[in-house]
Amino acid sequence: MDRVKAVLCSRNRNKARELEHLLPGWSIDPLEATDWPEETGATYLENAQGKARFGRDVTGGTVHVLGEDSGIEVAALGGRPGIESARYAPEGAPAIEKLLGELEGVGDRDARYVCELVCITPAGEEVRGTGTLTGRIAAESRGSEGFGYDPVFVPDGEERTVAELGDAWKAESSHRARAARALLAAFGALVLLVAAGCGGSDPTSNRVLAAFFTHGPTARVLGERFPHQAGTLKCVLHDGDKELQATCATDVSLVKPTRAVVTLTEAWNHGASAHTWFFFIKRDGTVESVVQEGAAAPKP
Ligand code: ITT
Repeated sequence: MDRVKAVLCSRNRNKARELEHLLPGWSIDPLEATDWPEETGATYLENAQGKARFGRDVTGGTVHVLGEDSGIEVAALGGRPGIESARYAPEGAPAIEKLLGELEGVGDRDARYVCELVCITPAGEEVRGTGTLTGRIAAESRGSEGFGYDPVFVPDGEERTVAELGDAWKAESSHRARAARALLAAFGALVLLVAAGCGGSDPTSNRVLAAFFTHGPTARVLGERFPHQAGTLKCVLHDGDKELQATCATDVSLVKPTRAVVTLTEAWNHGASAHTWFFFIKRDGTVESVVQEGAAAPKP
């Protein structure tokens, strides 16, 4: 199969290096540009879209363009630095020193990495994938792989920092790896939709969701635990007698005048396990087909 030719709209060479491994079959070149736009979005998604749309303007739709925005959110700092992570302090030792300084004497070390990936195809369709990695901030810097805050980030279930766990671990389990897998799953849906004559986006997606949740028995049952507009809710799932803390996320994409895809994702085990339903539906909420992916879904 031909490789997907893509351009990554980022000045951060570490992201291109990681994404080359995360998107097998893709050849990813960094965007060559001088006048980069400011990051002005209120969310990771808006910033990732901004980068991808800038890349689209520069390349003129000749290749796939990728925009990525990521950051680290520290609970005791009210979610800071968050989308400001790159501007918090120069990347590497200065940013780590500042973060450890702010957390001196603080008991709550909970934190998470977030990554939002947006890809615009040569045909102009926008596809996205989100990934998070939860963990805590270590007392001191350890390890030499990865980049940014990796020497002080210890993922849940691990004792070592991401910089000690290394690039091979990141390729499987990082927030970027999870976002890349979600992007590829969304691409799978896109291929099916394009084959069915769909594509594009529609601001009336909430009406589509409302119709989806009131039609069809499966959608009604699932609707009891998923958010009724695009977004994520905390929920509890059951594996036998065991309670699993989980998230339930709803998304709608590629809405054309007549068809849309509604994506419902349950994630548990700190996001390491997930089950996704892709519903291909008509705008009146009637389900045409369903594709399921991922780990077996536990009971709600
Ligand atoms: P572009 O905007 O040009 O893509 P950037 O480095 O400024 O490059 P962001 O605005 O997305 O990227 O900032 C992300 C920051 O979050 C990054 O500079 C790191 O400090 C941190 N970060 C993101 N992913 C990380 C990872 O996998 N490991 C460590 N730190 C990470």
